[in-house]
Amino acid sequence: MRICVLGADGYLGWPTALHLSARGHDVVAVDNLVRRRWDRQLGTHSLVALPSMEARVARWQAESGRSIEWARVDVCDDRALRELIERTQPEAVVHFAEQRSAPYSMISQQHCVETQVNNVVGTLNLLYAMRDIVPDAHLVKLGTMGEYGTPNIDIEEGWLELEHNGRRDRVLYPKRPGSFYHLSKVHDSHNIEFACRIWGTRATDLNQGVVYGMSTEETDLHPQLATRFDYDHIWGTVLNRFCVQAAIDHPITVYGTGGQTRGFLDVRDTVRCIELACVNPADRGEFRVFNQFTEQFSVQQLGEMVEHARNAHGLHTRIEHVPNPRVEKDTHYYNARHQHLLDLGLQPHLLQETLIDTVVHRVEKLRKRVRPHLVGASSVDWRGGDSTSRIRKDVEASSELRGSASSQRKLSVAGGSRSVAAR
Ligand code: NAD
Ligand code: USQ
Repeated sequence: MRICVLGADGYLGWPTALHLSARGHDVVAVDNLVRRRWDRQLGTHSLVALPSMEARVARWQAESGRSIEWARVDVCDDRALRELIERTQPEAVVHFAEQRSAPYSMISQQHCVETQVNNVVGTLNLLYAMRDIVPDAHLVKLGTMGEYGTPNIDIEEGWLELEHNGRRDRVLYPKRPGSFYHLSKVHDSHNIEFACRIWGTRATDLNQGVVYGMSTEETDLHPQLATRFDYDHIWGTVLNRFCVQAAIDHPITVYGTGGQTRGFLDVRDTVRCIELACVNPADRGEFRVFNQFTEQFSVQQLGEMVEHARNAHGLHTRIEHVPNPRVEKDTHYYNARHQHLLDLGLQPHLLQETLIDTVVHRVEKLRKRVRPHLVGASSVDWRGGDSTSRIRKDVEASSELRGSASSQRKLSVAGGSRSVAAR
């Protein structure tokens, strides 16, 4: 298939582009590199050094003999996006290209607006471009399990059959997300479902859980094919963070009691799920939702698993319960279905069996690159934003932003703010 991967410079987009290419698909890797800029602005970085996209695709060609086309395009730039879709005529578009950090979206009003404008406008642009140029193509959109929140009933895959006052209907599953980022995904889901209904768009919304891991079969072929790995308090996801904290003898920061339960999956399963969705497209007009995770754990359980995995190798680890900067339940019911991808043939890599090989060992080897001030608990408080002004200070200290101080002063809550805030 001819597949555009939007967000291909990211943690998940890059290994997905490689995996699809290795499977014989014709891949166009698309990104506007805004994530590298956000790193420079916040003083964050990938634990694994990142080559340029040009170097990455050249290395892939050298290692595999297969070519990936690289295109620098902002999904929010409607004209550039349309030119891309017109030129490449994809049969499927995999859409990863969003601001994906919950803490980032909660730093300030500006970061919230920037997140929602980037994510919602980008997805709307894509829906319109696909309708006008490739109406039969399949949209594979990355949503998130966090769209559902933590309801006191079982979580279904996107839809809920319900009976009310003696009548039955099938409705979109009610959403109660936990950050302005997660809300942007809910807005996307509603916009996509509407496009399916009115235009006959084919779409699969992959409500993905929290991803962990560092490598896939393809990224392991050469150091220059590695994907990014975030461990800081803004971008690092919980298990990846815990492994890095343990590696540098920092206590594992369990927020609150650690009873928060989420769905998780190995990055090797992410790339497989995307391919399964692409080669088994939704029907015309179908809004299909798959819950994309393989196991569910509480945050406390994850901390203990890292502790035990390291203990087994004679390495000491300490768990510390810190006040939760987020507003979220830490004692709750959680039972989410995740059957559709298994039915399509997914064979999960389970955490207990792979934790040491996939994460702990590799992180140990990179411990010298860890910046200790980034590993602690987040300073972004859901009630008050960047409460300690730690991020504000980092931003002010950044020479790049000093250069654009006049643009910063112009920041507003209007839609145009994303172009100054992000770029
Ligand atoms: P990432 O930040 O590493 O990658 C996202 C990429 O998208 C970046 O390279 C960024 O430059 C690019 N991008 C952002 N806005 C863009 C725009 N307007 N135009 C073009 N490119 C743009 O994030 P990730 O961890 O790879 O996540 C990818 C997707 O998967 C996101 O949509 C995220 O919400 C979703 N997701 C991630 C996880 C996870 O645990 N990492 C879990 C569930 C869902
Ligand atoms: N947590 C800790 N300690 C930490 C960091 C996090 O206890 O040091 C807790 C959080 O409070 C939360 C849980 O771990 O309860 C998960 O946090 P996270 O940062 O790993 O995940 P989240 O903010 O939900 O976001 C990540 C990705 C996002 C994706 C989402 C999937 O950044 O792009 O959408 O996971 S899901 O959670 O299923 O919605």
